[in-house]
Amino acid sequence: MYSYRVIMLGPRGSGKTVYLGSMFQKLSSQGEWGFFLEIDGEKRKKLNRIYTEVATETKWPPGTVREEISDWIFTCSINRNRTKYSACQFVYLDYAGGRITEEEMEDDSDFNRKIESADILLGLLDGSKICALMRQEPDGVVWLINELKNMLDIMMRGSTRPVHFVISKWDIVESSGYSLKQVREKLLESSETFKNLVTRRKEDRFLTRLIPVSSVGQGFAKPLPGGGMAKIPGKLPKPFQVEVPLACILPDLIQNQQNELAKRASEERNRSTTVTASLSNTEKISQNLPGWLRGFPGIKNWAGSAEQKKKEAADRSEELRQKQAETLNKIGDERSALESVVNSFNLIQNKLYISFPDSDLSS
Ligand SMILES: Nc1nc2c(ncn2[C@@H]2O[C@H](COP(=O)(O)OP(=O)(O)OP(=O)(O)O)[C@@H](O)[C@H]2O)c(=O)[nH]1
Ligand SMILES: [Mg+2]
Repeated sequence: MYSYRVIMLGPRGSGKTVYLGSMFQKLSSQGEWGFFLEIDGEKRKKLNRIYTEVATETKWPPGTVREEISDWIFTCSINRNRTKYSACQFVYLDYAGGRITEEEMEDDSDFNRKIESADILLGLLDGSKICALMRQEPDGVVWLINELKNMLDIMMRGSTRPVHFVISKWDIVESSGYSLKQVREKLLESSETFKNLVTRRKEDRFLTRLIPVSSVGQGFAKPLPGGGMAKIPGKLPKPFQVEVPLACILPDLIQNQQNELAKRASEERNRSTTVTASLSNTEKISQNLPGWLRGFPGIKNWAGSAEQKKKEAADRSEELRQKQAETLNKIGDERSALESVVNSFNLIQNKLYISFPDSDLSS
């Protein structure tokens, strides 16, 4: 089974652990998207505990301790005709956020190796800090020049891989009245490093996304004046878009690779080198995708205004839904299960384009 490694970068308190708990809660049973996630017994209990604590207790789960670097191995499966088919795995690495901001951790070679071997980099941008930045408060500026900068320096290293910036605590950003477009513009205008990363990746045609999520949804919590977050009594969490970052992994890896192949082909045509050379290069970047998926039609990465993107995505919805239903009906082995899962992912990604056309930083 193919396995994809996702490293979650995010400073202390940015919401990584609560996010994993909510994502698992939302995807642990086969619902509207036609697939579900499984994880081994101990970890399942732990994630369930985290979510239960978030949903039912006054306090929030404690911060992750530094020694606790853990791999969370999620198997993405589909139940069809009383048989379970496993399609692929996603390995999430969650760690104590202090690791990327505290200097003594700089030469932690094991941690660095894990970053190097990731298939995709996921950077969590703390929604509360973003609100502070929008208001030009000191907290926001400190976050920008310290925590965000450190995280971006790490992300620069993984330049050829898809990058997802996930804005956590979107409930707070939204209730403060900020749109994704405003946040995107603010980040580009206030952080030279962010702007450079986005521009460079755009030129190289590597995918970069900005995805808003909320692990608890609107109206569940409110920020306290001195920092921290208070739960509003009597409210239940309604996780928002927590499935989207996971769903973007495979479509982005496929599209990234298609872009890279197209780029290499044109470079090689210009240099008039042999086809054999191009094939061996191809193998090098394709090792983690099954051959038949390399040409899999994804969602086109269009340019154009946000309105155009939104309209194109809405027009495409029905076709994608039909395709997903067709592949779901044909499942009989691991390959067809993976095909069906990728179609579900495309559908989720398309929904993101409809709700947040500004989420694609590469167009
Ligand atoms: N409003 C709101 N608050 C959230 C959300 N997710 C997390 N929080 C708040 O952010 C705090 C930190 O979340 P964690 O998931 O523990 O953060 P972390 O990134 O794992 O932090 P470390 O383990 O210390 O690195 C929580 O205790 C909540 O107060 C969210 O979706 N909405
Ligand atoms: Mg944590």
